[in-house]
Amino acid sequence: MAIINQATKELQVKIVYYGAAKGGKTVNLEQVHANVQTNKPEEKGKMVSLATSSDRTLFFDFFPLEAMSIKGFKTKFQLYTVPGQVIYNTTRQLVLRGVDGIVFVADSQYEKMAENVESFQNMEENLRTLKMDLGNIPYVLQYNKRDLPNIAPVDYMDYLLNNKEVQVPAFPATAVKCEGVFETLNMITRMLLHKFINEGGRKSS
Ligand SMILES: Nc1nc2c(ncn2[C@@H]2O[C@H](COP(=O)(O)OP(=O)(O)OP(=O)(O)O)[C@@H](O)[C@H]2O)c(=O)[nH]1
Ligand SMILES: [Mg+2]
Repeated sequence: MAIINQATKELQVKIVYYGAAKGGKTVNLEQVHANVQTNKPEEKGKMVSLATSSDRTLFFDFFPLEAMSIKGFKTKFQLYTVPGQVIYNTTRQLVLRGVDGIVFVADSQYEKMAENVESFQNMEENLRTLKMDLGNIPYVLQYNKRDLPNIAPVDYMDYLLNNKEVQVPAFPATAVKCEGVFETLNMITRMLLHKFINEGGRKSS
């Protein structure tokens, strides 16, 4: 799990936003970057995006965020997105490496359900390739684009994407209006810090 630096008393946590192309992952990070409240300006790092000319993520988007101290440790969250387009799978594997927590961003439009499910399966497969198991990684779901007319009911999306033995938190969102963005991020960070505290801050990576 997270990188723990005992010398500098820092806890570094990697969160990856995963999901099919055009689902709204980059917009989530942009909204966090634009709206997050920090005590000092330096706690909010620069957002770095590597996009194609049509604004689709080519490699990743990245944004470091320093948060509160827990048990004397300064926590640093690193938020990443993957490129959703099917062809960039090698890149998705690279970005997933060392992940601590995942936000799966699903597009709520009916016609995107097959792509959402395919992307979720692709995520599980890539984790397996990296010798990780979704069962051991904290993750949450976000049902984005709730502002559009042709959306599937939340129950149906749960049925498709949140059908494991233990259901995970799922948040309806309209990322372009920053609705549901911080609810989603707050939950995954809370789950990760909880895991860290329960594991007693043991060193692992
Ligand atoms: N109507 C609506 N559009 C949204 C919402 N969130 C994102 N979009 C739009 O959907 C498009 C894709 O958003 P991105 O954030 O670039 O999607 P992405 O998941 O990063 O896509 P890739 O980088 O290709 O994987 C953009 O035109 C956004 O403005 C939303 O909540 N509602
Ligand atoms: Mg993107």
